[in-house]
Amino acid sequence: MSVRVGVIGTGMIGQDHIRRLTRAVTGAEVVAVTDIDGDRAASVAGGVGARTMPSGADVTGSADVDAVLVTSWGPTHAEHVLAAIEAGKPVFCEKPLATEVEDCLRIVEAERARGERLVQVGFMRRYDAGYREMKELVDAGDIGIPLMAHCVHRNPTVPEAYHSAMAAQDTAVHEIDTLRWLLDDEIVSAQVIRPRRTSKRFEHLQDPQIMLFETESGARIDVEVFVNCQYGYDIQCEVVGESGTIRLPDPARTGLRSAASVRTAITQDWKQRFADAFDAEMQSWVDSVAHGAASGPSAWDGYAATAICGATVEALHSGQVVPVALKDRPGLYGGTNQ
Ligand code: NAD
Ligand code: ISE
Repeated sequence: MSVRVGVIGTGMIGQDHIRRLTRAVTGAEVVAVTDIDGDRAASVAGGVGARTMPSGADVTGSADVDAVLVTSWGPTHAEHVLAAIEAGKPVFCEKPLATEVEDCLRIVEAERARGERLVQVGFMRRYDAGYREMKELVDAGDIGIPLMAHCVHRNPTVPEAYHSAMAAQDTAVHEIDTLRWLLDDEIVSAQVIRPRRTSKRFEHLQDPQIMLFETESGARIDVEVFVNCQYGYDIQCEVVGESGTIRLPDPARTGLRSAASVRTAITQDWKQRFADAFDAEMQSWVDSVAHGAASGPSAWDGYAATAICGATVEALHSGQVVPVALKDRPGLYGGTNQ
């Protein structure tokens, strides 16, 4: 039987996930959608034979919705995720789990009180074939103990509404989650260096930024975030270990050899760059709902990412190294604290 999904938020990524659930993923159907922009919701619903509902609460409470997909604006995520947990329904929440640490903790506590995981957070890089291969090699000990990671996160441009704190909260949050997972190591402090600013940015924005993280084991991670690089969407990652290094492969692209040079196209946005990862992520979520066992990035991972982003923004403003103080990890998420 198909998993009947209700979607809250039919903007850019909501529409992309709805298309994915309808055309790329097996075992799911979208039965209900809502958006505070009712016309948008109606037009999206019409395209997939779903019905529109007045609010997120209606979607979550609907008897024929088995699982909920939250793709609304970040500050609204907590309300919808908490309602889904209250209703005992699995919920996929796009990043961030919540914009406030306190809300993330309320979600963690709600799951802990129920004694089961219901939340998967949309950190799709964990489903990217290149990152997965890197993780297998790190876990197998092929580069020895990881010592450093060098990461690059470049977007061609960003809209005027994008502000300096979003470099961590919206952009580097992906590296923060991916590196915690890849190294199986917790981030304990953050620092931000402000290089010379590109002239090709809106005046209010510090771009680029270099973020430096330290992990519990003493490994160092540097992340260059440059969201007005002009030329493309470029994601790089290299992990350096005691006896070798691993580098994230660029997406396969045909090389054009002509006029005494080789030219290879670069992806232009995250949708294109991580298309396969998004498909795999959504398939994994649907399968986990069908089997009744949540998997993937957890509410705890969502909490940790938001807390680390908070420290990074503080570091951007203060120029200092800012410690990250996480709560004890409950047993539900593999910790010792019940
Ligand atoms: P968007 O503005 O295009 O769409 C958000 C939609 O949510 C809008 O249509 C808005 O009207 C609607 N909305 C807002 N509050 C609502 C509410 N309470 N109930 C119902 N609808 C509501 O934004 P987007 O780019 O689609 O981003 C949505 C989320 O997805 C954000 O949290 C963003 O960070 C995340 N995102 C993740 C990735 C990724 O790489 N994983 C990429 C882009 C966006
Ligand atoms: C966007 O919200 C994303 O999540 C993309 O993956 C990221 O590359 C971009 O910088 C963000 O704005």
